[in-house]
Amino acid sequence: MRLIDAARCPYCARVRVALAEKGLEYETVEIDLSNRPAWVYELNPVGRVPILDDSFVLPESEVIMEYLEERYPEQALLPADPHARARARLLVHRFDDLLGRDYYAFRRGDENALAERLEALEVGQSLFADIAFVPWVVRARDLLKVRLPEQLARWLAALEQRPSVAAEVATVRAL
Ligand SMILES: N[C@@H](CCC(=O)N[C@@H](CS)C(=O)NCC(=O)O)C(=O)O
Repeated sequence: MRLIDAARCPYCARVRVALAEKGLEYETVEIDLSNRPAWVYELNPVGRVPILDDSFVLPESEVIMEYLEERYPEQALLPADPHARARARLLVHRFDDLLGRDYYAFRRGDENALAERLEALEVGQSLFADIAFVPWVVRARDLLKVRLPEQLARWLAALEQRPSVAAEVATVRAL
């Protein structure tokens, strides 16, 4: 398995953490996001990473997470209960509304509601959704120097005990 990756990309981080949780071995092909090689467009016409190559080529972090969960069900990231599974998928599907849009607005210095979004974030219900959101929460804390709400800080501190997330925190600190 190969992951076309960029250390600073939080969408790639979703996949790195999911792969680590599942204990899957893979080769990393690190690309320079500010000077993307032409072959990236051959694999993904929109030129974005992550791209997973597991005998077939798959872009889009949310879809890659779903694929990994189905293809490698050991160390499940989704809960067993169908309602809880649907809820986890819904949260990830609504990532832009729940966090992404305001995170990037904050980063650009535009008007934003990042503080309110972080306060309202539904976390701790499934590893699947937690993995999909944690890359931005880590970057908000460690790169954007945002003070996290108490309950989110507690959630992150617990999640950081997992080697998969600790590795991502180390990656962010090295950026
Ligand atoms: N919806 C995509 C978004 C991926 C994405 O935006 N990746 C960024 C790096 S963090 C990228 O490749 N940006 C290049 C571009 O937008 O042209 C996913 O979930 O994988």
